[in-house]
Amino acid sequence: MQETFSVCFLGDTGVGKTTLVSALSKDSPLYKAPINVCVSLYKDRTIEWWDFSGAKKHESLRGIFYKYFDGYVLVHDLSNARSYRNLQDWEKEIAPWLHDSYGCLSSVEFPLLLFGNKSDLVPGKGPCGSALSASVSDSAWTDFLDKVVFNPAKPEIKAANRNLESFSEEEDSPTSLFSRIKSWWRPENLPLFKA
Ligand SMILES: Nc1nc2c(ncn2[C@@H]2O[C@H](COP(=O)(O)OP(=O)(O)OP(=O)(O)O)[C@@H](O)[C@H]2O)c(=O)[nH]1
Ligand SMILES: [Mg+2]
Repeated sequence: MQETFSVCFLGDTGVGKTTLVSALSKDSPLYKAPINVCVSLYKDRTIEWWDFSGAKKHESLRGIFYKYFDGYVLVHDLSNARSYRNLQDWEKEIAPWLHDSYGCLSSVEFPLLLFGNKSDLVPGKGPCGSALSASVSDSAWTDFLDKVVFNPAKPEIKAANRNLESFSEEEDSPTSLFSRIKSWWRPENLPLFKA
């Protein structure tokens, strides 16, 4: 089976995460669910795009998953300055996972992409794009995905995750929940689209 990498999308509600993920996976259906997972192929690897609702009420749900990602995309809406300022709060939300509480990953760099969305509404802004025309072949995405799939720190991250898993053995631990959800979301059961 192909190697699979998981990328997580975060940002305020309405910035366009679901639209973006749908475009990157070449028009997978758009769901209004708190968690939405789409897939696409990149350099013969499977990329899972994990799109979370940005609503405050789903914070604890999101927190269950943060330590499992190979890369993070922080999305803001270029026509909404507040969504940019709020990225500080999003960074705070994932920080405990990026700088792992067990200290194993303190020196590891996680692939992180800052994406200013809705450039069609505010032409002429810096590094940005529009979910309406996003593609995994755009240079911002290829640069980011190269960091995700060729991350030299991957073995360290895996080792640290195994370490964390040995701490959570109860039936309803985040780990076992994630394993169950992963088995529901088998990439081979989902439609795959070539980048
Ligand atoms: N003009 C324009 N509209 C966009 C773009 N991306 C998304 N939208 C619109 O913005 C609205 C919100 O998009 P969503 O993708 O649902 O936003 P979200 O970030 O997933 O929101 P939550 O799931 O609530 O966190 C929708 O009406 C989209 O059609 C874009 O690049 N340009
Ligand atoms: Mg959404």
